[in-house]
Order: sequence, then structure tokens, then C-alpha cells
Amino acid sequence: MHSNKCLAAGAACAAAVQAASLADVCTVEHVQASLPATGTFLGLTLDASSITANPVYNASTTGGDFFPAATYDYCNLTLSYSHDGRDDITHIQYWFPAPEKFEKRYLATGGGGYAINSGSQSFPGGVQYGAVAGSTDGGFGSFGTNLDAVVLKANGSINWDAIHMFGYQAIGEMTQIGKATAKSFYGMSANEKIYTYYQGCSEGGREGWSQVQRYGDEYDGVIPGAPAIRYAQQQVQHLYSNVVEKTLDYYPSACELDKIVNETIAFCDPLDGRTDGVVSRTDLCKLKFDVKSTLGLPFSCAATSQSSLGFSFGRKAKRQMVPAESPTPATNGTVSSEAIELVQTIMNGLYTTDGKFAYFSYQPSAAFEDAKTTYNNETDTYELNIASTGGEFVTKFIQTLDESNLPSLSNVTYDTLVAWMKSAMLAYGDTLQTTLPDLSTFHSHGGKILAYHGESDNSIPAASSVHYHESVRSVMYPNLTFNSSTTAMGEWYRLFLVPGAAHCSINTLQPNGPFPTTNLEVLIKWVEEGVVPTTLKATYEKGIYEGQDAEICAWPLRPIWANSGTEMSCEYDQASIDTWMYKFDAYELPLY
Ligand SMILES: *[C@@H]1O[C@H](CO)[C@@H](O)[C@H](O)[C@H]1NC(C)=O
Ligand SMILES: *[C@@H]1O[C@H](CO)[C@@H](O)[C@H](O)[C@H]1NC(C)=O
Ligand SMILES: *[C@@H]1O[C@H](CO)[C@@H](O)[C@H](O)[C@H]1NC(C)=O
Ligand SMILES: *[C@@H]1O[C@H](CO)[C@@H](O)[C@H](O)[C@H]1NC(C)=O
Ligand SMILES: *[C@@H]1O[C@H](CO)[C@@H](O)[C@H](O)[C@H]1NC(C)=O
Ligand SMILES: *[C@@H]1O[C@H](CO)[C@@H](O)[C@H](O)[C@H]1NC(C)=O
Ligand SMILES: *[C@@H]1O[C@H](CO)[C@@H](O)[C@H](O)[C@H]1NC(C)=O
Ligand SMILES: *[C@@H]1O[C@H](CO)[C@@H](O)[C@H](O)[C@H]1NC(C)=O
Ligand SMILES: *[C@@H]1O[C@H](CO)[C@@H](O)[C@H](O)[C@H]1NC(C)=O
Ligand SMILES: [Ca+2]
Repeated sequence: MHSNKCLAAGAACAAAVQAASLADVCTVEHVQASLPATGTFLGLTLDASSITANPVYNASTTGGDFFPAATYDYCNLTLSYSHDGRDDITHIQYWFPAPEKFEKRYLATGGGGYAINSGSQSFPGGVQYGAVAGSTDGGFGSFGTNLDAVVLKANGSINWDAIHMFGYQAIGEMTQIGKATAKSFYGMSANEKIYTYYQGCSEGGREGWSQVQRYGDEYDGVIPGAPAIRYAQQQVQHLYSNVVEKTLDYYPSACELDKIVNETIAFCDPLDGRTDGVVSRTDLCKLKFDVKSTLGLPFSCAATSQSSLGFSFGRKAKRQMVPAESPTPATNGTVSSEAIELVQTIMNGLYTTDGKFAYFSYQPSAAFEDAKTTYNNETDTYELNIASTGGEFVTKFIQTLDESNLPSLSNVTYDTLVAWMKSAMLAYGDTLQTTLPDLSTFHSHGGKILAYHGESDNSIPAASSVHYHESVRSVMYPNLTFNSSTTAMGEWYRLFLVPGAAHCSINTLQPNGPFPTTNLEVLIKWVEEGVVPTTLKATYEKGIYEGQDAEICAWPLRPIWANSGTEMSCEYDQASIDTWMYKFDAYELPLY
């Protein structure tokens, strides 16, 4: 069939396209004919001559943390566009499901670290649900170019176009272009609905929130996982553990810190009513565990070799510019009072020297990733290893110097960190910070949010997702009580803390924990059929319960097991809830 037959649109056309094969529609000619007309999107010019399209058959994914295994056919489509007057070029890629599998859905996907996309890794999570899936290169030059490579035009000169594109604009534009193209491609009429979703974790989670906040009327459902929101605080706090080490002049071996984490997990595991190696209640852990109890405990670890480098999907900003971790010799010793003071200070969070609270830390039971030291084989000591995730943010985004990490922490104090947080907030408050608390546009359009965060996340504090939830609740429901506003907001925005989970994945230190691997399916049922996820469906991917299903409680309810760990319920526990509530008096303005 010929694509232009369908430009007349209407039901007959839709039937014709749905009867067409993938090979019929997956042609450059049909995609060109499906592009929205010039002028549809003010300020954007689509380049019809850039289009590539090829059908791909019998492709498959083994699934994983974010979607199940599946086999599918799709049309692999790329195109580019420019912003009028800017002389730029942005590339976008979509996977369009075969016509007979298209369910009138669209899925936007994002990246991790400073990457705005995940290559094609997130696409299967869309096509397997009959959704067109899209990703963008942000206009950074190629799909493999990250923001940090282009954020400076020169020393002292920020690339604001790149910041805005990364901040929210590129994914929003990709969604608008993708939906409009899909309607013509599949012969839908202009006013027919395409259910529009977003799914991503870490930076990808931040990008999800950016869409809710900025393109609220484009999306029906968004899944922000462990989002890197509150960017100014989030990125700078990666340096907090290092500054504690420097301030206390104590640089522990990874073995000593691991021992403390293991003891924390061992003590706190049973507090949730089920002794399974999983700390499902880090709040009870916070209330009951005293890290001083680990003083003098012996530890020993085998030698390690150099760890490898590489892109890790959905993870925190990669430490890609520096050798990852140095080899360490076999280590043993006993937990020192210095290590206990260090860990206690890290877990307390960041305060100014005059005692004002500036940012929270990870939950107890999370590994001390940011505190990792380097072993110096000449002096046989452990040394400061500046977390480049934070260091690069300071050099490039705050100091505007083209350096991939801070050369030292000389003169850097807790107050310096707070000052950096404040200046980054000012610089990026309307782009990267991504904490606008008024979601009225999205909400009044009927949108649903399925937010989740690993409770033992060691890269983005779980408290970050709770604090944003509470900010939105208090801004949007100022006159309701805690319980009433929680109930009202729960009709469209639910937050699930995943017991034991690390950053966007299950946790090697708590392998018996569950992970929610079918979130898009759950969200589709909520959006399209009104099935509210009172609890979130999860599965045990590994460990003693492997293959079984689990349910995850919605904040502020917390999991508790009874009958020797056989029956789980979600309880309201005020003392536990209170441990998640923070007041940031280091700032003159509200910190959402
Ligand atoms: C896809 O796989 C099916 C079953 O294995 C096979 O029948 C079909 O020919 C394959 N299609 C293509 C285009 O390779
Ligand atoms: C999709 O299209 C791009 C651009 O033409 C190409 O580089 C890529 O290899 C294609 N992928 C597949 C699986 O065909
Ligand atoms: C911590 O526990 C893990 C198992 O979960 C073990 O592999 C590791 O050796 C332990 N580390 C220390 C320092 O005891
Ligand atoms: C601790 O390490 C020292 C030096 O490597 C070694 O001599 C000693 O046997 C080790 N002790 C234990 C309990 O592993
Ligand atoms: C010490 O580390 C350096 C750098 O990693 C390495 O080249 C050297 O071989 C090491 N020396 C010893 C004695 O292990
Ligand atoms: C930018 O600043 C850094 C740090 O001061 C310096 O090393 C680098 O040479 C400068 N680059 C240019 C192009 O001036
Ligand atoms: C640290 O501060 C001292 C005193 O203000 C100054 O002389 C020195 O240059 C600073 N060092 C760095 C690395 O900024
Ligand atoms: C909250 O109450 C105040 C005072 O009664 C009223 O002016 C305001 O409109 C209310 N806000 C909302 C969101 O209902
Ligand atoms: C809020 O609801 C919980 C049950 O979900 C209840 O235990 C608690 O007492 C309520 N709080 C208030 C102030 O009503
Ligand atoms: Ca447990």
C-alpha cells in the first residue's frame, strides 16, 4: 500500500495500515509522509531527508530489572531536526512496533549519569507493550555523547542550550514529534489518543520528573526510578563522604566500611519481622542500630584486582574519567573508633559548621560507595579518592573549568559544599534541579505517577524521593491533613520504597530482596483500566525466594512481617515516618 493513501486519515485508513505488514510501512517514503507538517511545532524544523527506516524481525530481550523478556518485530527509525536560528542538529531514534502489534501507546526513555539516553537498551520495554519507544541524543553530537562532554563551550562559558536540552526540552520534543509521527504512520486520526508513558531510573528518573513538571499535558503515566532530582544537592553530596574523611583525617579500607555495613544489615534485618538478610525497614534501623556496637569487631578481606570501567545502564554518573578502583591487598583489622565516627558523620548528613542542616545521606544499610579510598602500594596506606561524580560537577558546572575532577579537596569544608549547593541551585534552579512541586498541569490532565526508589540506594539517597513526595503533597494540598492529603495524592502519585534494593537494581549485599520488574505493565493497567496499585507488584530475581512474587508498600505505609515472617502487611508507624522528614535550615528559600 502507499502511505499517501492514508493521509486522508479516518477509520478506513487505520484499518488499511493495521492490515499492512511491517515491511509495507517501514519505509523512508512512508515515514516522510507521516512526519508532522512544517510549522506543527513552533521553532522546530524536521529534516525529512535525514530519515532512515528499516524493519527488524524476531528481535528479543532477556528482560531484567526494568521489563520482562520478550520477542518482537519493529521498525527502526531515525531522524533529525533543528531549532530555528540555532544552527544545531538533534538526532532521535524510535522503535515502532509492527502495525498489528501497535496498541496506541508511546514510551519515552532516558539515560543515566550524564547520558541522556541508554542506547537501545530501554526500547524493548516499550515495543513489547505495543508502544512506540523513543530516545534522543539531546543535540550533543551523537547518541554516545554525554552532557559533560559538551556542557562547556570554553572555560567560563556554559552551553545553556545543552543544559536546557538535557534538563527537560529534548525528551519533551522527542515525545511530541514521536506521537505526531506515529498517528500518521499508523493511520490514526489527529484527535485519537496515544497513551503516553515515560520510564527511566537515576538520571532517567530525573528526566521522568522533568517531563511531569514541564510537559504535564503530554503524558498519561510516568515511572521515575531513584531520580537524580535536586541536582545541585545531589551531585555535590557525592563529595560529602570525602570531605568527612578529610576533615576527620581518616581514610578507611573498603574492608572496614564493608564490615560496618554487614553488621548494620545483620542487626537491622530482623527488625522488619522477617530474618531474610534484607533490611526492609531502614527507618527502624535508624531508630535502633548504634554503629558504636561494631567497635573492635574483626574484619578481613581478600586482595582485590583493579576493577573494570564501563557504562552501566541506569546507574549513577559514571566515574568514567578516572581509573575506577585501585587493587587492594589482603586486609584485616578491627573496627576503629575513627571509622565509627566517620560513618556516623556521613549518616547524619551535611551540616554547616554553625549547625544548620543542608542535606541528608543514604539510609543505614546502604554501602559507602562515595567513601571509597585508594590504596597506595608505595606507602601501604589508604588515601583520598575524590568521587568524580561530584568532582566533575563542581569543576564543569560550578567552576566552569574543563576538568574532569577536582585536583584536591584542599580548603574544601562542609561550608564549601553548602556554598556549592547554593550556587548550583541558583544556576540550574529552572533546569537540572527538577523539583518544581506544583504538578497541577499533569494532575488535571489525569496523569499517574508510579515512583520507586531502592531503600538501600548508595548513590541517590532514598530520602530524596520521600522529600519530593512530601514537597508536592504540602504544596498541592496545603489545607488537608497529612492523612487526607496522602490519600488524595495517592489517587495519582504513589511512591514505593523497594526493600533492600540498591541504586536502580537489586543489592548484592541483600540478594534476597525483591525488585519491581513489571512497572510499565502496572502503570498501563492503572492509566488505561483504572487499576490502582495499592501495593506494587515485584519479583525476587535471585536468592532464597527466587521466582516468587512480592508486594511493595506505598509510602508512608511500611512493611512489617508477622507469624515468623510469613505474613506481610503495610503499617502506619508514626515514629518511622518521622525519621524520613527533614527541615533544611541551611537555606533561605524552600528546598523542595
Ligand atoms: C521469525 O521466527 C519465526 C519462528 O522462529 C519464523 O517462523 C519466521 O520466519 C521468522 N521471521 C523472520 C522474518 O525471520
Ligand atoms: C537502526 O538504524 C540506525 C540508523 O540507520 C542504524 O545505525 C542501526 O544499526 C539500526 N539498528 C538496527 C537494529 O537495525
Ligand atoms: C560482607 O558480607 C559479604 C556477603 O554479603 C561478604 O562477601 C563480605 O566478605 C563481607 N565483608 C566483610 C568485610 O566482612
Ligand atoms: C592479618 O594480616 C596479617 C598481615 O598480613 C597476617 O600476618 C595475619 O595472619 C592476619 N590475621 C588474620 C586473622 O587473618
Ligand atoms: C604499585 O601500583 C602501581 C600502579 O598501580 C603498579 O604499576 C606497580 O606495579 C605496583 N607495585 C607493586 C609492588 O605492586
Ligand atoms: C581550562 O581550565 C583548566 C583548569 O584551570 C586548564 O587546565 C585548561 O587548560 C583550560 N583550558 C583552556 C582551553 O584554556
Ligand atoms: C587554600 O587557602 C589558602 C589560604 O586562603 C590559600 O593560600 C591557598 O592557595 C588555598 N589553596 C587552594 C588549593 O585553593
Ligand atoms: C486553602 O485555604 C485557604 C484559606 O481558607 C484558601 O484561601 C485556599 O484557597 C485554600 N487552598 C486550596 C488549595 O484549597
Ligand atoms: C492517619 O492514618 C493512620 C492509619 O492509616 C492512623 O493510624 C493515624 O492515626 C492517622 N492519623 C491521624 C492524625 O488521624
Ligand atoms: Ca528482614
